[in-house]
Amino acid sequence: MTDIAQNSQSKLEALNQWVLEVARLTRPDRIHWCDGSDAENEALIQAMQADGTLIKLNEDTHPNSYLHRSHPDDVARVEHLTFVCTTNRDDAGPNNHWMAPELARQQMDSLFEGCMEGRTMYVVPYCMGPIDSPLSRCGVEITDSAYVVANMRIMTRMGAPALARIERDGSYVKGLHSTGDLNPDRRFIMHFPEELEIQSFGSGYGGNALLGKKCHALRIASHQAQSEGWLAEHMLILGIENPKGDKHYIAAAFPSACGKTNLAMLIPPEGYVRDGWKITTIGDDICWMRPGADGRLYAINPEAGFFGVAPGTSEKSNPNALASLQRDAIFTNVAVTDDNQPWWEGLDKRVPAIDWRGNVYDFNAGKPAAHPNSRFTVSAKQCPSYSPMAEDPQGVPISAIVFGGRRASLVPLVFEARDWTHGVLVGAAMGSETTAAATGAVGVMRRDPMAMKPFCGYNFADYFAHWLSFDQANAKLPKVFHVNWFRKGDAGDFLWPGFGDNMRVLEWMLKRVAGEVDSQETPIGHLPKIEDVNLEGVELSQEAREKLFGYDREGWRHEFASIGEYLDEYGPRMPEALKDEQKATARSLG
Ligand code: OXD
Ligand code: MN
Repeated sequence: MTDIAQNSQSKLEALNQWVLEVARLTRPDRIHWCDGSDAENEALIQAMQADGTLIKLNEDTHPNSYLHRSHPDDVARVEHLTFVCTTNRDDAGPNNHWMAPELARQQMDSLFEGCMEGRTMYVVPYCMGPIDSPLSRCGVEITDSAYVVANMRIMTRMGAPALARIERDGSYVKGLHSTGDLNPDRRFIMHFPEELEIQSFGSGYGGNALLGKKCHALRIASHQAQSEGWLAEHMLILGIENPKGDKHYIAAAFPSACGKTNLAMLIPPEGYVRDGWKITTIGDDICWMRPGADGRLYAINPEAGFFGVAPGTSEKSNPNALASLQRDAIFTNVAVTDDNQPWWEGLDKRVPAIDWRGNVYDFNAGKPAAHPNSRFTVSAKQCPSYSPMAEDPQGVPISAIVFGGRRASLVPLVFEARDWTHGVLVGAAMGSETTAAATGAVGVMRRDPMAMKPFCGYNFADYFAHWLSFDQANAKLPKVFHVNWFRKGDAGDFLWPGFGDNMRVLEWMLKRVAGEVDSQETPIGHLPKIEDVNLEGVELSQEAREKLFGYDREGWRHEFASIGEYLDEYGPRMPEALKDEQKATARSLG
């Protein structure tokens, strides 16, 4: 405990006290304060190779890259075991599992008691966002997992600079994590937003264990943002530059594993590249936004890395991601080829040798070789499209906000909200089919407002009211759009090519932002006139044209009845303005 003594006289006294308290409860053999240095990382990687936590991948093809195989019962977020522990149950809302803070603390104390015996306790100071940004916020994660430390080092600004900022600010989110015995029956992810605290036990999986990510940057931050007048959102941020050199930034919310990473790193179709269009990446998962002095919303990506879904990532779907993964990456639960390269379904035609559990892969068994939620962790700076603006302390001004879900039927390719209130309704009404990013059934349609169902740290009714409150007299708010890349035809095939071709939809949005084209006005919003979307080189069947660019009044009538019922589930806290907007649309649908 000698390192602690060094800090004990400093302004970090309260932090030291908390670390000692946690050590008394969890009884680690050693305490290590992480400085984030290369030497520290190398030592951790070596130790993890020695104890089997990491397996070195092919050094020639993937230098300094490692594979981690998790416990097979610990492969995704656990929404049913994730709680928001506010004093009043209604503040957490029907969108969250709730537990009384005292009960939750008692329960967690008994799990944490002695859980680090024989282990090292790592103290990980981190900053979410550029170290010198007024929009950034810090945290300290205490963990007994070296894998978590190595991932936090990639995903956040971790170590000495973060500790220095904590010393300056004096405030930080306290996160306590232990993998425990990885028993799913002794697994809980608890949030105490009123005390800016997180406690996570029994899982080493990213979304449950890298506390800077979902727990801090979304659940705790959304709560904090509500009282401080900003927004913490499950959104990618991309930059788009047209041939004239005009730059715009777009923030887009999609549920987990619905293509945020692919869209954030999009490479435009050939014709666009030739004409001088360019996409740059600010972030692929989380966006913190606040109004600037000019009334526009300014956004930062609080993360420093990508924790992306591996399956489906290929030269076709996301060449920038593949280029990022050529070195210095951690892969979790992917398969490996016979020459020890990482492999996953959709990457290429090779047949892997070993599956994600470490067994010889049996092609004929018909099971995926990589886990469907297998992941890569890599520094954002390795991405060829990464924008230096991601490091700008002021953030980037947002011209358009995009909501989108995975909807096989009904929802057209793109439409624009009439105004901000309608845009909030469009976000609130979002639905999507569930994916492997969380445990539970896959492919079930559920409401996932603003893609925040698993991540909003307070009552959705209050969250929608908070969104509505940005519509001030001096505000210059972004336009709001909804997209659906996943519409299927009667034969069950996807109707839109997606990936790079999504550029065509982004271009239409920018034309709308610039007031260059008009639209078809419908009760659900403004749909593009098909001739205003550049479809050169895209072959669309008649069915695709009708379904992607048309709207089915009868189907939307049912949808709006269901949206009305959904809003009513929140009772009297649901803002009247949102209910009125829903009713007005329902009426105009007849
Ligand atoms: C993620 C998720 O890991 O949303 O980003 O599950
Ligand atoms: Mn996510």
